[in-house]
Amino acid sequence: MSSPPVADFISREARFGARNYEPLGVVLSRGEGVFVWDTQGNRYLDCLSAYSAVDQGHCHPKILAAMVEQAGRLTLTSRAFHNDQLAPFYEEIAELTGSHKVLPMNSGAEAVESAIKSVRKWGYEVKGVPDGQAEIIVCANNFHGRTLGIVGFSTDAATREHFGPFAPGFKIIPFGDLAALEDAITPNTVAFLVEPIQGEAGVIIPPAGYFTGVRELCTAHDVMLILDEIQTGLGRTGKLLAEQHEGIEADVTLLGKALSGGFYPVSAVLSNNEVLGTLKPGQHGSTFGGNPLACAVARAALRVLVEEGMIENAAVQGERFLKGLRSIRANTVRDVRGRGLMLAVELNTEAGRARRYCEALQTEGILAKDTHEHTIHFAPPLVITSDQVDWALERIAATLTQDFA
Ligand code: IF1
Repeated sequence: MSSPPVADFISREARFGARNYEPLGVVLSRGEGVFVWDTQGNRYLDCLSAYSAVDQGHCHPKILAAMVEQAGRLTLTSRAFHNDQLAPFYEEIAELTGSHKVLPMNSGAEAVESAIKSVRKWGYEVKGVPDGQAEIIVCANNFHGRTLGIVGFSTDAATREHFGPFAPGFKIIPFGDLAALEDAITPNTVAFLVEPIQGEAGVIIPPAGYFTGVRELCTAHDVMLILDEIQTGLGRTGKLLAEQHEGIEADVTLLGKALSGGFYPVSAVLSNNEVLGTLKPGQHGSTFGGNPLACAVARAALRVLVEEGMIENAAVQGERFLKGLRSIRANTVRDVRGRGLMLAVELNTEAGRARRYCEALQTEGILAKDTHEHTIHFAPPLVITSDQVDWALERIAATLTQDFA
């Protein structure tokens, strides 16, 4: 039985759906490991991994088994009652990340919002900031999600424009600039919220030593360092957490995306006792946060990440991928960046839009995503093999040496 044409799915989506995305013209219907298949049976190497949510590979059999087993037993109780998956989830994620307290939420943006609420409360109740005066420092070109609180401190016009009025209390400084951080801190500063590597901005890696300096400044001024590891965390950069590249520890760490291996929205705020310790019954919550299905899925997602050596593989294959991208001699390429399997190729502005190159890669059997007009983001699942990296590199090289201007 043949599937309806791709255009049929796309036009039906367009008829009823809000038009807040502009996807590539491919309709996917199946995934396994690093591969996805479209409705016509064409196979693609997934170099986006649902924005780093399917790091464990599509439909990982052990996460699937945990999900199916739990779904047949108990899915949701609300937090009005205890469930038998929450305690082991807390223990396992705290042990793995060296955290003291865990707040389970669902989407990444919810984890960010929850962290903002928690550090403000900490600021008033522990640091002694006058009520209503708390300041949080963030970086230009940040991406932390789509909720109102978060888009209010975005510097990207499309993300922010005509969604106001916005909440006050945020100061924006350049990313990677320690002096700017020092200047921005006041007695009312409660936190610095930052991505270890800026994702949406185009995989921007800060200068070496930046986070060591950030850690020192935050400690010296009693400012909570919140690292948004929703994209960089859980092995994506070749370490469990990106903070480990500089041997520092955040006060608050945000995880999401790969925390469920892409099966289900699961996010978490991890902290030392002080910050999450200020939340008392009735002050924060979520119907679905910490539900038994989410916990069972997250436990399996964390287990396979460690047991199957995915973090180490991300380091090894990331280096191979980066070296391969750097060796491509094409005058379309302006810069190549990456750490672990979080990679980007920035094109020369004369090369034409990155979108056009992503469309060409699609015809070669690779799905990748453009960001900011001229950058292509590559983030394959962490289970990718050397042969698959080499296969991808050959096709990427062939595509980048074409001229779509
Ligand atoms: C979309 C980018 C990736 C994130 C960080 C929080 C969130 C995200 C560091 C929010 C989400 C996404 C969402 C996706 C595009 C995307 C993205 F291109 F914008 F930068 F991954 F590369 N913190 N990132 O990266 O998590 O609430 O979505 O679960 O379509 O908006 P969420």
